[in-house]
Amino acid sequence: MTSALRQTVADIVQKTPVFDIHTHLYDPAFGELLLWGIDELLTYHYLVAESLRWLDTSYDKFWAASKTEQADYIWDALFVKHSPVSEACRGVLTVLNQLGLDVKKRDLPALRKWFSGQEPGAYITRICELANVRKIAMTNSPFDDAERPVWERGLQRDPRFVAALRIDPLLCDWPHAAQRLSGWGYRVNVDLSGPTYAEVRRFLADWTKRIDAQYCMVSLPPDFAYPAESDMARLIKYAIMPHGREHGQAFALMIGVRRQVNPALRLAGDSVGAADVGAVERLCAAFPENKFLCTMLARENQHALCIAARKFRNLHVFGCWWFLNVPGLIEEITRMRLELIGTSVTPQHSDCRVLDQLTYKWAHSRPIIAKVLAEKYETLATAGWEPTRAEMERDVHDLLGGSFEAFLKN
Ligand code: FIX
Ligand code: ZN
Repeated sequence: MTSALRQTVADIVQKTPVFDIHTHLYDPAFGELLLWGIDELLTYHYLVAESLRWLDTSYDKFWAASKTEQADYIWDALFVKHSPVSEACRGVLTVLNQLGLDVKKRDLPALRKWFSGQEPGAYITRICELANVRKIAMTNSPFDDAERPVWERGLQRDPRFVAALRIDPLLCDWPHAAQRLSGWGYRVNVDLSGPTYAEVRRFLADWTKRIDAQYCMVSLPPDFAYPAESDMARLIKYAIMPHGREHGQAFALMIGVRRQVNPALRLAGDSVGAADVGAVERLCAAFPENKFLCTMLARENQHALCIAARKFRNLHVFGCWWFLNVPGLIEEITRMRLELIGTSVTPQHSDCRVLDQLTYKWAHSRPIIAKVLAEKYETLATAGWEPTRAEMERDVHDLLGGSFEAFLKN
């Protein structure tokens, strides 16, 4: 019975299409911004950080190298000279294996040759099918000079990719954001006076409409405080919150990143710090009509964040973000979440930066979610409660994006 139940749950989790609620992937209409292929997989910033621990090449020499050369360095350091046991290394092998490529040969040129023969359109579909992903949320920043012109020109949207409005500069570096908004015709003042809040709201509304943003999001440092005497807190209170209420749009907080602790590592140079969950609780309490999504980067914050979700139904917890996206921690965090808030949570998002990673991120997370859920059903069975298959399918749908969609809709 026990193993049959585990098998059933694993099967349902495998077969249920997922809504991946936070990635850095782009609609194919963005062309080269949608990264894919073996060299992109190997130069993922998670692997850059790991490989530079072994390499004696200077950071400058590494960055001056072409992408192919960087991939060569990383392959040699992490796959040839040492065994690829880290989660990010294992991920590359899972991708290749799922694509039916032979990883045993350790033949990087042959892998490159295979990828160069792929036609992007068909390849995207193949990856989405392999990963069983039904919808992918992008990260869309009007402050990104590569991305903004594509939106401004207009594009034919791919329905598999939905938008999320990312506003880090607005909240984390208001003086520069103010200059940019002024340049785009919004009448804002750096001291937040006059029509500034109304104009920031106009900016948010314009972009929400332009990209059809499903939610608005920001990543924040561990010292994020609310309430506070800061530009950030004022902008949240007087611009983001009214905007959220007017548009029925949730505000996603990703808290706990310490940016650029080692700038020489560039994108790989960010770290983690424990934050104050009280700030999230105070936001939820101060703005009961607003909806909040939250993920936190520090393991130490996970328990308190779950408790915050028990106290505030306008808070939806999601994902095992970045350094938490390793099997041991996913299992621990997912178990704790199910035990504290049941299935009203989104245990995982992929944070993919390279399309192909969808296959590994979900292939690695799904069995863990299935294992924890099956374990919970088993404990119910000892009390005489046996979930039907339909109930299990409902629960898994909720965990893989359904509960998130319901939260956004309600
Ligand atoms: O801020 C974010 O959305 C982070 O996920 C990224 O900045 C980070 O670089 C990343 O890729 C983590 O997985
Ligand atoms: Zn991200």
